[in-house]
Amino acid sequence: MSLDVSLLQQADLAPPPPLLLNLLETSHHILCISHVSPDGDAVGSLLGLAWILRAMGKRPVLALQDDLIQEFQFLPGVEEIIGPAAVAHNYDLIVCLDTSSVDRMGTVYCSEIHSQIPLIVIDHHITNTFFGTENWVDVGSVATCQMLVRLADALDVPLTEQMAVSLLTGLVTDTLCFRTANTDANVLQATLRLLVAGADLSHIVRNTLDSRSFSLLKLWGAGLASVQMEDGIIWTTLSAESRQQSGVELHQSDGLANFLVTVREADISATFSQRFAQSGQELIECSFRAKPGFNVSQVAFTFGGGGHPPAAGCTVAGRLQDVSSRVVAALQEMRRQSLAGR
Ligand SMILES: [Mn+2]
Repeated sequence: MSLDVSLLQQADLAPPPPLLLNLLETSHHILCISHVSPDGDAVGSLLGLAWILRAMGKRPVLALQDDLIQEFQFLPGVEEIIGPAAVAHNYDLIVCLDTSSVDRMGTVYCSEIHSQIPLIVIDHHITNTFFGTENWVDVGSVATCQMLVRLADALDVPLTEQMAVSLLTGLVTDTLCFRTANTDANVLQATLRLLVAGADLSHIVRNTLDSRSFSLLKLWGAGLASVQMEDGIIWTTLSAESRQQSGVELHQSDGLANFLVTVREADISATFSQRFAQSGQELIECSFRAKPGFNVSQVAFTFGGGGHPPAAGCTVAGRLQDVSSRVVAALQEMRRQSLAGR
């Protein structure tokens, strides 16, 4: 029995603007960028767009500030991604994916050099600041990768296995394997099309969500040993020292906040990871998760970060204990207001 996927429509989602399609079609030397500490949707959308552009006969350049963690090394085309030092000046278009503000591109985007070049922003974060010359921001999509399925359709590019593996990775990781509250029929329709195009769902899940190192587990152990809970907020702090002892790199700590929010008595989880900038300045990487009905993106935005209502983060300068108590107080206030508004 065969399945006619052409019958599947993706309703009620913002289509790509015509000007954006035109820019993609008429540009030749395209730089594609995603955010610092790249997650599955960042890498998946970067590679997915690259495969779409290659199908259109273009040879895009892909750049990320930070190295990919082990979990994403299985993706097709990762070896093509360059770091900041290899980024040139002379592109005729820059496309920025899954990134809510200009600083989140990190050092691969240099305003002084690149601000003369048209910048397309394709993103689904509610905190997006519309920093591009052409912005396609759809907060109704669970992942930037979901938007790229529609982009491929709009560009008349048939989905290939390489596109499908890349794009399904973003859908799987941003929805925690279809478990988040925003997982709807549109998401599953897009997923079905990616499966039909050749993506292997269990292989993607095993390589991403169901894969962690022993050292990460040891770091979780240190975090769990000092976990605290008060008024529906569960949180823990991770010192630079415990991270160093575990051997886990900073942008690999994600997952602990996801785990903490599964605690029945908690509505909101937070992790606070201490690191030191090269200048010696103490910086705290904050990661938040919330159950449906609570919005952590606004708190993250207040502290200079961003994200989605159920998952957000920010980086705050200051001492670990000071920052964590200030931010936990803000989360408690947000929770009180949400409960009062019901
Ligand atoms: Mn995303």
